[in-house]
Amino acid sequence: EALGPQEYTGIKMHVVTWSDAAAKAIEGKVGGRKVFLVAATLRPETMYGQTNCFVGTAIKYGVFAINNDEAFVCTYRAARNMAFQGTTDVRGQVQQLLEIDGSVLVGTKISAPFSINPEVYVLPMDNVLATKGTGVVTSVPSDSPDDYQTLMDLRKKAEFYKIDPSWASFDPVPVITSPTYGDMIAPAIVKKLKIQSQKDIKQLAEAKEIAYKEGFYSGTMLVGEFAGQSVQDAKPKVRESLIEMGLAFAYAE
Ligand code: A2H
Repeated sequence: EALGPQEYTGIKMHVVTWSDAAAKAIEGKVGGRKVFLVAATLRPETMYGQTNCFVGTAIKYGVFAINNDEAFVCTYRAARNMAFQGTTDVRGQVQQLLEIDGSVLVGTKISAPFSINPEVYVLPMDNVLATKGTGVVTSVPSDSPDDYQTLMDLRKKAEFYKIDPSWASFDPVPVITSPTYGDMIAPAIVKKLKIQSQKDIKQLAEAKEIAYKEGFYSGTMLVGEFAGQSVQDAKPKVRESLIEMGLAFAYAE
């Protein structure tokens, strides 16, 4: 764990179509606000490769009014942090419109800013922590071993995870290339470490470390506005671009 505060990017994933259960839960409660699932990421430069988003099925989320026009889906903890970071209209004010279970959000269709797949689905992940970020994780299987392995688990056992297979049908997209692992850093490392499932926590932690260093120090962007540039150079530029377009905001904890 880092000693100083983590500087995340909050990615605003606009709800396109609620799952049936979520539609029932939110009906009449958001006052005409646009609703976004908000994912906290440390890798804004990978957003071109989003294929889905993850929530924890046992986690309690809230829908929080940010101002008169927008509401965010995230944990209460994250909404409270945002209220003290200039995200909300009124400093320090947390206005929860409703509580909603993670399991209810699964199957909701959302927009994925900058992604080659502009609209993706909310899927379940075992290892989402309620105590980190927003509790919502955007999924980039090309560059995150956790995201890749979870997507593979869901495809193998769609019925067990209670998902429609079509929700997990978006393939990993090449976003970053590295001399050692090629255009799909995370799948290559998952294979090398012989990881079999999202339950292989120890190996996944090692894979995450390797993938992060490889991408940051040796990666080159393959797509987007900064294609051809090093990840180190592109990372702050993609972040700035997302924020300028109103698709993301700074979030720290
Ligand atoms: B990262 P750190 Cl491509 N529970 O974003 C579990 N994981 C969470 C989370 C939570 N509540 N909130 C955020 N995360 C994930 C992209 C990415 C990420 C890539 C590669 C590596 C990577 C796409 N998923 O993270 O413990 C989010 O996934 C590995 C560093 O604060 C977030 O960035 O270091 C990262 O973990 C934050 O983890």
